[in-house]
Amino acid sequence: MFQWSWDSVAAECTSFLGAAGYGFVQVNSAQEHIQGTQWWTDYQPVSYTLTSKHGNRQQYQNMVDACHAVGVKVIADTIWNHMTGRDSGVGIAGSSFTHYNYPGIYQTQNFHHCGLEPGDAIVNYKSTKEVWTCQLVGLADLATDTEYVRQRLATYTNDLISLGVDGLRLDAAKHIDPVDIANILSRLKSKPYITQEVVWGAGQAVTPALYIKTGDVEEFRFSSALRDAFLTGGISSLQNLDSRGWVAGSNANTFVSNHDTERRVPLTRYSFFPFVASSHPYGTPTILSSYTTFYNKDAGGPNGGAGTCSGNVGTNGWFCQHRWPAVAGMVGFRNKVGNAVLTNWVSPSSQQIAFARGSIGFVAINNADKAWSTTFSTGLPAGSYCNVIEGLSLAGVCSGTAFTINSGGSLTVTVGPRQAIAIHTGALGKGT
Ligand code: LAG
Ligand code: CA
Repeated sequence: MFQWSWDSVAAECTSFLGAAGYGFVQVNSAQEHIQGTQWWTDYQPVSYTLTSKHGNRQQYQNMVDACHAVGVKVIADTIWNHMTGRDSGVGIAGSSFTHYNYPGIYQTQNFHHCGLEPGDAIVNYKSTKEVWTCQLVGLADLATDTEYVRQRLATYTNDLISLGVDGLRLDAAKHIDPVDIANILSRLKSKPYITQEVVWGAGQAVTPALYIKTGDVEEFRFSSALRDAFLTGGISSLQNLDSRGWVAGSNANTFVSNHDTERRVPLTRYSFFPFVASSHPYGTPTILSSYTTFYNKDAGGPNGGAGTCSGNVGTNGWFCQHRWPAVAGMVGFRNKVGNAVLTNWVSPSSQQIAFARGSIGFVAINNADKAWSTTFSTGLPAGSYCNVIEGLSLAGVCSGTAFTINSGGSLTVTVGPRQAIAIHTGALGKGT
């Protein structure tokens, strides 16, 4: 829920996320940051006071409690790698700072000073040491290999855990030695779900595989492969994703876009992509929910940061992708199919695929410009099923098309151009 205020996340947990079956809600970082309405001020910590442009400590606590009350866990974006950029000033909660001096927290000796000119900047991504100990876009790089910094970061994170946080997205994990990450994690009073931001780059020294021992890893190669498949190469290539040299699916956190890639390659409008991300067995998917002014690379959340949706769509400048039927309907699909194997794969052309998940769920995706009329062998029990990506109310009432599977498991259907269908045994059609 990128840039949603704590109050608005709390309300959305209550009114939608819980009933839709979402397991977690991921929110922005909670700590004090530099002033400014741009979204990226979040990524320049000034202190570990839990006051940010998204709300204060009490509001954060209320959000966690509201989400837990409806069975939704909370993932906190967590910044261990760095503090602010070059500027000095006063943070959003009133704390003064300069680049290497955060009074009462860190002084110059608590930072890496890698010694590379100009500005200690990371330049050579073939050097592990440089990626871990020089500065990412000028941000003061914490000496995460030292006792004091490890303990301070653990204290900050334990504070979040004391408020009930269940998971951490480790921002800029790629710029922290995994040995340091393991050490800090060992100091936490719980074992939160961990997803680590390790952007894969061809020929680089620091790879996602280095981080699988400390948690899941954001697998950027999944999102670029998906984009290439849908836009050019063909989706028939997406059958087996475990043999491509990426991290194993059990270690992968997958996504179509995140807040950074959305600003470089906007794909938000393609509802197909999250759909595939949640029907395919590879990885654990995250759905980005963002806002319409993303093309302005700096703009923070609209509507004063208060996220709002109405029905299936966003309002006041928000997209509310998490409510789009093709996204929300697939949450129930994913929860129902669990780890069931991918089976009954068919692909009569490069832009048409269909597959089942065990004998529980079935999807057909037609990314071609003409209709696909055929009889599928679904492996599902006979019955009437709801096309969940077309419409399934939170109360479980099917407003989408109902499809009939006969006693042999076959389904005769027309999937329109650039359309898809998804059915599973947890959502039956009208009249059953
Ligand atoms: C991340 N992952 O590793 C975040 O996903 C990404 O959004 C963060 O960058 C980055 N790491 C640091 O946490 C964002 C913006 C940057 C911004 C930075 C700090 O994408 O553009 O840098 O947050 O606010 C900004 C300016 C830079 C400047 C820097 C320091 O854009 O030009 O050098 O601040 O003053
Ligand atoms: Ca670092």
